[in-house]
Amino acid sequence: MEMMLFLAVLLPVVLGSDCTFMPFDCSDVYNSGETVSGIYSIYPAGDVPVWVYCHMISDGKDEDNGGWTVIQRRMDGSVNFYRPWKQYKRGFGNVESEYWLGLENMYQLTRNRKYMLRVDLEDFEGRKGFALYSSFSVDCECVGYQLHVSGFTDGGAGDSLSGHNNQKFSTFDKDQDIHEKNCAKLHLGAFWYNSCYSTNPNGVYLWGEDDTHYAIGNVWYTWKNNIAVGMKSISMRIKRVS
Ligand SMILES: [Ca+2]
Repeated sequence: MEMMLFLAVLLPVVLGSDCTFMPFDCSDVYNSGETVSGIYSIYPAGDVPVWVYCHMISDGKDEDNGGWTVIQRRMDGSVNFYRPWKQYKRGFGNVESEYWLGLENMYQLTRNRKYMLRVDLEDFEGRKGFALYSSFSVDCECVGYQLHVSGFTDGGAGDSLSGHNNQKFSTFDKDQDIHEKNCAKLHLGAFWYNSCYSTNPNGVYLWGEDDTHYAIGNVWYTWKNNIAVGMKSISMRIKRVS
């Protein structure tokens, strides 16, 4: 009895020395007391750290409290998003500016936990809009990283994503869309294309309106009702729903 008590007291001390905080996502980071937006490491799949931008700003509304994990972001055209399957699977870019978190990370984050999604848009005139979805998840690679998104609330941008619900992800070297041709090649992006899109957030970074080439831009169609208008910034961020 005395020995067991001794171990019970000692064990936490021994284990504590190499026991580090491994947040699963930005909600864990936020709940640990980090309330400043910025770059943090998270551990969505065990002990491998993933660098990510955590959106911690609270504007007082419940759905926008901190703890958002940014999964996609465009803001200045600094990163090429026309990339092959392997890179969309693993993730790429610069977490300080433009990046894609990676389909495998999105799957690991959402496979056992419920998330909502917020898409924020800004145009070159400084106008802003967003779209909120109460449910977001990505299935495993074994089913093509199929998208599940629902529960739209309009923040002025309209709903350009619900039409992509249940689609598999496609890149120029992996056509899983339902169009007879290759949507990623037609529209110079990579996405959960259907035949082909109402939003193309990973398309070419257009500096505003440019119709030189048809429908290749980083477009959110329902906001501008114009397939030639690229956004100044687009970001997709997810937050765990308790
Ligand atoms: Ca196709």
